[in-house]
Amino acid sequence: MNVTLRSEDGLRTASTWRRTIRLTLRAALVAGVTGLCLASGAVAPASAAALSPTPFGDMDRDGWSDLLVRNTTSGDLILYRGTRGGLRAPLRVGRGWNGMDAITRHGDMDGDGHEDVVAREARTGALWLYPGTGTPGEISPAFARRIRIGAGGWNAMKEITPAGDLDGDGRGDLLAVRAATGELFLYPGRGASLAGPRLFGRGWSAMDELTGMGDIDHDGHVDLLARQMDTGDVWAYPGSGSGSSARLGARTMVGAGAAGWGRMESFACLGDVDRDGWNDLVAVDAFAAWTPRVYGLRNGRLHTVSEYGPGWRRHLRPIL
Ligand SMILES: [Ca+2]
Ligand SMILES: [Ca+2]
Ligand SMILES: [Ca+2]
Ligand SMILES: [Ca+2]
Repeated sequence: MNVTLRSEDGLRTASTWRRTIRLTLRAALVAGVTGLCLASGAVAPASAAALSPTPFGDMDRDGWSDLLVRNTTSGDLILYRGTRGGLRAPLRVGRGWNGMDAITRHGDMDGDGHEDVVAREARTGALWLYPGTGTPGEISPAFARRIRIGAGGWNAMKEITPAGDLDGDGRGDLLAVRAATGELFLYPGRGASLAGPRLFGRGWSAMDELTGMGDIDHDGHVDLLARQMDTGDVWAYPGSGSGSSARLGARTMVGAGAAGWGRMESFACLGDVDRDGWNDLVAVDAFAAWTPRVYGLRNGRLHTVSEYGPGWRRHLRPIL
């Protein structure tokens, strides 16, 4: 089934956004899969208990995963709210985000029930928490006043990754790789701050596109995806333990480099787009006009759920 949405740009002032944005959703992005929900009469996820305890992907708390993108030309942060029939018209929820060079959705870091954003300021290397308000709009701001959660020095880190609650204390945690050494560090979340880093692994300079995916094997612990740079293979790392014994277990391959994963970029967990009880991944295809694609992860393999494009614009980059 092909679904085509033509959404007028709902933004009022940004000149670069005064044009029609055409989104073609192929296959079953939301409408098709939602159709399954409608057909079965079930809107609730297949297994509510299976969803990540840290919410991912739903900025406005309406139960549908939303897509957050940055316009790399204007610096605007744009929210496409998911809905039963697809995506709503774009909504600008921030300006000046080109000064930030690492932006991630973090689930609900500060524990107020609203999804938050973490971003690194390129000029200073400081890390900021943007607490979500749950009511993003032109009048109602999407974010409360930002909070600095890391002083300068985060420029030495790469793959700054919201990991969900890895140590099991109920608060979302952060992972990051020290670029010079390849050491992986866990920064336990403390609400609106981060605890000091704990060494969580070595040899991570060989990996990129680290992505917190929630609990992908449904064992009660949040898990991590990462790509091996030389082969393009995508691996799942199961989280286990809690507190100071929290760790990542033996990895399993969920996507082969030979299948094209080496050319995908900007991996991000999109929450449970199709409401099958399993979180989904969005990634951008560098060889296909930067087309974002949504993948489900079930039975240990990534499989295509849907695709945005070809009307997707190159300067739009999905953010978690
Ligand atoms: Ca939503
Ligand atoms: Ca929050
Ligand atoms: Ca935690
Ligand atoms: Ca798990």
